[in-house]
Amino acid sequence: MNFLKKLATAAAVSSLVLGASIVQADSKEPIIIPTHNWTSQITMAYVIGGIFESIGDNVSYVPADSQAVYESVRNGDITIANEIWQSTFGKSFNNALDAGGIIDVGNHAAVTKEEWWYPAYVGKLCPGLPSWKALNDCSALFATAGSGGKGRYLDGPMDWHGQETLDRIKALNMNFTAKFAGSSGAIWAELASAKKDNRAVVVFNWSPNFTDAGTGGSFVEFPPYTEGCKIADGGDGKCGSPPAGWLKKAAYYQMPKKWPTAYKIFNNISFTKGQIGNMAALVDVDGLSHQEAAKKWLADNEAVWKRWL
Ligand code: TMO
Repeated sequence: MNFLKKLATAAAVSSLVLGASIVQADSKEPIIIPTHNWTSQITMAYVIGGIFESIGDNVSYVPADSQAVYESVRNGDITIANEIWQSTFGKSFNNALDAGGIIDVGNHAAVTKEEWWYPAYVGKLCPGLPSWKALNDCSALFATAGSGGKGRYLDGPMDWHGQETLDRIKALNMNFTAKFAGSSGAIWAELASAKKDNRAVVVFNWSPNFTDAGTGGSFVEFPPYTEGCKIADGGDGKCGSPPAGWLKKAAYYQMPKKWPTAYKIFNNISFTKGQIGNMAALVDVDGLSHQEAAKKWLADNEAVWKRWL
């Protein structure tokens, strides 16, 4: 090898070494992503996992309780949280932030609402809606077998917000009982069954969701939310949920060191209301599996996610 070639080789090697010391490669250990019990979160988990895989990282998915997950991220058993809804999970998330080990990775563009909801035709059965007082005056319309003559509200699974609904019914002295659905699917099934019979129904629902499109519906309007108004936060419980809640992302504090490129991408990721509603609709309206929906979303939206790389 002549001198010039040697020099060129040495320069190439040292610039490689130098490059490597500037940008540490991501670990090949899997980034652990949780899956919960509502559609957009699960589909988005696979979308984000697909984005990490596109840069050569490894990912694995674990089913996780939607309140306990922040403790798991804090101690590194799970690497990220991709949909932290203010009304249902704000308290558990803030507790984990206070304890340390979890990073607030910022908000999605979408703002959120999680509240009692009724399909559009129910507005005709109970004029005066969306006021909660009007709903209460119509409570008999919402009675079911087993609700003892009171209106029946179908709440989400208990891990979403625990006693909050029962607290609110009591605080506002409403003539309603609550039933906890076993899954989000049970809520959609009840909506379909009620619609067939033109029967009054009120359920927990949220936005962004697939119900933002289609025949529509409305959230019940409760007394306005103020910080600390919930019983669990020390308030009197006579309030609805935040009208424009945040939707956050979070990560294990070691993620920036261990997977610096994926962490940078995760910082950039921000989904809109339309995108999240679409992730839900691909499954709950179009019938795809969560993985198929994520694949389709990634294929249809390369222009969106490639600019986050
Ligand atoms: C957490 N959720 C979106 C079901 O309200």
